[in-house]
Amino acid sequence: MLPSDPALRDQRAAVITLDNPPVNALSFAYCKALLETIEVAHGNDAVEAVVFTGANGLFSAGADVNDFNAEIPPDAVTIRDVIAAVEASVKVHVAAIEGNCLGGGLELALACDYRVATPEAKLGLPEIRLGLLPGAGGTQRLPRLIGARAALEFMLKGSSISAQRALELGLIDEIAEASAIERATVLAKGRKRRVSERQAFIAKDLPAQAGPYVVAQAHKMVPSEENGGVAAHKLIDAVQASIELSFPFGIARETRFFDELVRSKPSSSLRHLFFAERELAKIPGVPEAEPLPIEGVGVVGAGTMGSGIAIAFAQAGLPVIVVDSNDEAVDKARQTVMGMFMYQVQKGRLTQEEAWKRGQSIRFTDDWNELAGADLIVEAVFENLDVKRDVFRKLDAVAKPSAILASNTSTLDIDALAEATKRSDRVLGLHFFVPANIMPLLEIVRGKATSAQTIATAFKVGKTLRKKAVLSGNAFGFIGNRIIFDYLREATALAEEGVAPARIDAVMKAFGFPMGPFAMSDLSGLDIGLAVQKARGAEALGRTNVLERLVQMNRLGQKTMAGFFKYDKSVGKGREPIRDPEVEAIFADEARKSGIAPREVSDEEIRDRLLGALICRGERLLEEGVALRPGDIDIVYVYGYGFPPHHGGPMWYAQETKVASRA
Ligand code: 3H9
Repeated sequence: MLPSDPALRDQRAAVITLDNPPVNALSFAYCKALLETIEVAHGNDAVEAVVFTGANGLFSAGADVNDFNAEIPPDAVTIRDVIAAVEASVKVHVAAIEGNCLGGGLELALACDYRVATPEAKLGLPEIRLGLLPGAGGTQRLPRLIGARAALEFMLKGSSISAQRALELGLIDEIAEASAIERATVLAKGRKRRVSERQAFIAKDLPAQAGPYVVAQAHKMVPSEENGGVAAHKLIDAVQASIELSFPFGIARETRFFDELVRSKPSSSLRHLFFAERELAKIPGVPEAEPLPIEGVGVVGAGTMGSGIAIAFAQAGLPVIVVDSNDEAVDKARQTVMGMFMYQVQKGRLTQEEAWKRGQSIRFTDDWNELAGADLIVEAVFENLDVKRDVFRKLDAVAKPSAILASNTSTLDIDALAEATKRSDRVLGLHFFVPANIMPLLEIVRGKATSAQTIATAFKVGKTLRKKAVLSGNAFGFIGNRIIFDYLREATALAEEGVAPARIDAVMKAFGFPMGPFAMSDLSGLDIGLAVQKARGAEALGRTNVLERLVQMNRLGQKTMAGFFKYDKSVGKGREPIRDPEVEAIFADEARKSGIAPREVSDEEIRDRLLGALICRGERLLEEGVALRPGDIDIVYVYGYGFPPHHGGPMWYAQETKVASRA
């Protein structure tokens, strides 16, 4: 790791390359070796400065998250020891940053005297996403470097920023247009100036007295501790310590908070999701296949779903052709598309020019032949098997032989659609969630003939769209909607036993869902629920006729301002569910007719029965092979159905709390 390049040796700078593939994670084992190398450099009188850089296309992804899953051995060498050695040395240290520089990796860079990054570098402290806070000095050094207000925003978001933004914030000293190491060796000739020796400040435009206000505001903006906000509140407390305490005391506080958080349930749940997400594309039994290139996409249907899907692809930089012969639908879709991109301009996420370009990359037509050049065509027409089979027949005739045909169906049999074509190996389901351009989940549904290459391509498409793509077997409702059916049925059963829908929803919201089961039904539409129930035949959503009665009364949900709840335009823009005694009376009446006696039900029973329904169906889907792993189900529920991430998803929750499955 010491200089091999004579030019660098001349400048007496030792270059230490972080090299621990794939992401240069700073595991305990790696930190031990790194510390030894640093000590050699520090002990060499000829070396005046140390430059840190990274191999494998990045600086470092930070601490090795696997190390946190077991008790930390007392003799473990951690990133903190590495940083302590840097801090104690008399030599100058410089970080030469290329690619990702995250978590403990950035904390090492913050301990250096200078930081230089290439224009493509990405810098972040994403610990909050793992239910942690930066625990190797980040919460103490960052407020000293960029101010507490900016540091809070940066660490509470947890997302990465560009080198340009980092320069504007004062997080790095320079952007190196050519080689970061070359510039770093020049900076290494500068004087020693540790960040720890500076005074923390609030913001350049704010006096020190603003500290308590900034801290109080930050506490107000994050979720409550019960609702997954423990790490965020501790992070704010740590930043407060950076303002109020000396550096060593602040570090001690940060260390204590980190060590508490790493053992907390929310953090272990979020770490589980981190690894579950990285398992998704690993499909046992499917040979590795080279994904097909996808350079142009077709979408059939310009409705809500079709236009959302088109926007999602255009956002990922792919040209899209949308086929629909209904002029009214096309006009509406055009407005939706432009409205969406203009909104992004307003939010400062796109320039006018980029928005215009993206809008132009979606072309509407009624001519199916224009789909001939597409590599992937997604069908998003009315949910009816005959209609969709007809679309697939037509697509098979116009699409080039290599094109993949996908259906956005949420309930229909993919094999029945594949049979309508002569390319069943290139047919699959791509189940987007509404709104398709925003919801992060994508179910990839494999039919019995779907090839390994088609699946590999679908996963690549998922990555291009920056979605969490989960493979599902071809079974009714796939993973997500199949499980939600049981959840809604259990909620209905509770209401039939006399529990008010508003109370059931409140219990699930208290657990951390953004909305309860009845508000969710109102959002998707009671008529849709009834249609699904009819499609299931014997398997009904409830033991009574409540659903039919509400639909007959035109209580279809939010869209008719009445469903299980009522809605009022003046309350929450007509989206806020309002308790409706009339519905409770209908439940009581129907329950009496069906011989269901009302009973006392505790909040715990409500929560456990509803979660039990999710878990039980999840277990069955695993047995049937519809879902591959418990973690896949957890990802579906967290990213598609609002399951609180700090509980890790239903299957993780079941394992952690041993909530009895109701199987
Ligand atoms: C921390 O630093 C705490 C400190 O403040 C204090 C300490 C005292 N650890 O995502 P990919 C693996 S907390 C272990 O598919 P990409 C990943 O599992 C850490 N493993 O690639 C996968 O393994 P496999 C804060 C890690 O190119 C492989 O690397 N840092 C870690 O799409 C490739 O990953 C973070 O939270 C890790 N830290 O994205 C950063 N990171 O091949 C988390 C990755 O066996 N990491 N792996 O499935 C990321 O955000 C992305 O992985 C990254 C690359 C952007 C780096």
